[in-house]
Amino acid sequence: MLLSFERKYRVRGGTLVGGDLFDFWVGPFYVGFFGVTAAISALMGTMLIFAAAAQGPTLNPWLISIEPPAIEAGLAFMPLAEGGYWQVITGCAIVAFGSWALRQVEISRKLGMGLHVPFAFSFAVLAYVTLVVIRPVLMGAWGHGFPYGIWTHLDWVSNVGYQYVNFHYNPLHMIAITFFFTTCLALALHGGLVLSAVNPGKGEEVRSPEYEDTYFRDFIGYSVGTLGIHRVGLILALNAGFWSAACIVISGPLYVGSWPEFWEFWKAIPIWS
Ligand code: 07D
Ligand code: 07D
Ligand code: U10
Repeated sequence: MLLSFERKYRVRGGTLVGGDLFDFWVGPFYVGFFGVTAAISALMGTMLIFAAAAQGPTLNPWLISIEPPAIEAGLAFMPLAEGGYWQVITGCAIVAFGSWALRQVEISRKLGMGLHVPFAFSFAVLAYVTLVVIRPVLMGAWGHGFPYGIWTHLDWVSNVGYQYVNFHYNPLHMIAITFFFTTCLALALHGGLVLSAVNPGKGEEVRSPEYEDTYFRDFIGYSVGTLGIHRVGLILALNAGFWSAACIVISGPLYVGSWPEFWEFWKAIPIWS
């Protein structure tokens, strides 16, 4: 068991700003400057969601939806009730997610570990920022962002999908989906393999990593190795996030119209005739 009060792991330093200022723990949580900015911006964003919802028909968290400004408003700052809430909430969310990533960096530095976790989380933030800032700015209106509601954000995905006739024909959407599926396959294989080796039945012996390697050599002729599988997993998952951001940022800013029609070029290649 990792004891949360073990001195060795609760050392000063590694902070990016503020020196010793918020360099302490509250219960299990490291606080830090970015813990404070994360807590404040997350709390503010959440309160603003409820403030905005208070103007509308319901306060039920399952049903509320905070709409972005109308497309006609372009990139203007809007009054709170006309999309301004959405704009401020978006700002709070970006500060909160950014702080969360920087807090991961500080914790990595404290422990003398690599920055792989914050690097990975940054891809999720990139996908979000692509949806609510980069693509709307490229298309000239905040109204292209998605609304903050559990059901309405699904409507947005569906509507935007059909605007391009059949979003499945977006080649980068295909690549992103393939990475998501492959990530899932890899995690299932990895989780399965590790449990099969180190969590055997009663009275059975735990098997070493050599057994894990041998399993895959026997099975498919090659083992990527016990460290390698974690690299594979990270690369697969980062690609899933990256190609998602790419597939939506080309839809509108770069390519307008029907994704099925995009493939006409393929049928038109002279080699087929
Ligand atoms: C398991 C880690 C825990 C996180 C959870 C999410 C909130 C929102 C907000 C009351 C894997 C916590 C949720 C804080 C409460 C209010 C206003 C992560 C895990 C449990 N979506 N989406 C969901 C978000 C987008 C899509 C569920 C967020 C894009 C589809 C949850 C964002 C597109 C489906 C949710 C975001 C899109 C969902 C489960 C941000 C393309 C579903 C999420 C900030 C990416 C599924 C009813 C989950 C569902 C679902 C949250 C963005 C598509 C409510 C926070 C615009 C097609 N999304 N989503 O488990 O059941 O993630 O929806 O970008 O089918 Mg979504
Ligand atoms: C944006 C989430 C970021 C989250 C952050 C953290 C909190 C804190 C607190 C729990 C990116 C938030 C944290 C709030 C919570 C506590 C305590 C992740 C984000 C920063 N699609 N499609 C994708 C599939 C169709 C369409 C991506 C499949 C239809 C559009 C992925 C199918 C049409 C968009 C994907 C399918 C369509 C997408 C989503 C199948 C609709 C996007 C994953 C099998 C008719 C979106 C960047 C993602 C995208 C996207 C998969 C079908 C439209 C690859 C498997 C044909 C418009 N689709 N799709 O991006 O690329 O995660 O967004 O049919 O915009 Mg699609
Ligand atoms: C992995 C692994 C591995 C392990 C592992 C794991 C990956 C090698 C060794 C980890 C994996 C798991 C445990 C598996 C399950 C995980 C998932 C399925 C992923 C999804 C996770 C969740 C759904 C849980 C999400 C929960 C979260 C994010 C915690 C919520 C926490 C908070 C709200 C507090 C956050 C703390 C902050 C912001 C900083 C510190 C702040 C405080 C303590 C609060 C006090 C604040 C102040 C002093 C500042 C002022 C604050 C103000 C004004 C407002 C406060 C407001 C608030 C909202 C708190 O590979 O194998 O094993 O385990």
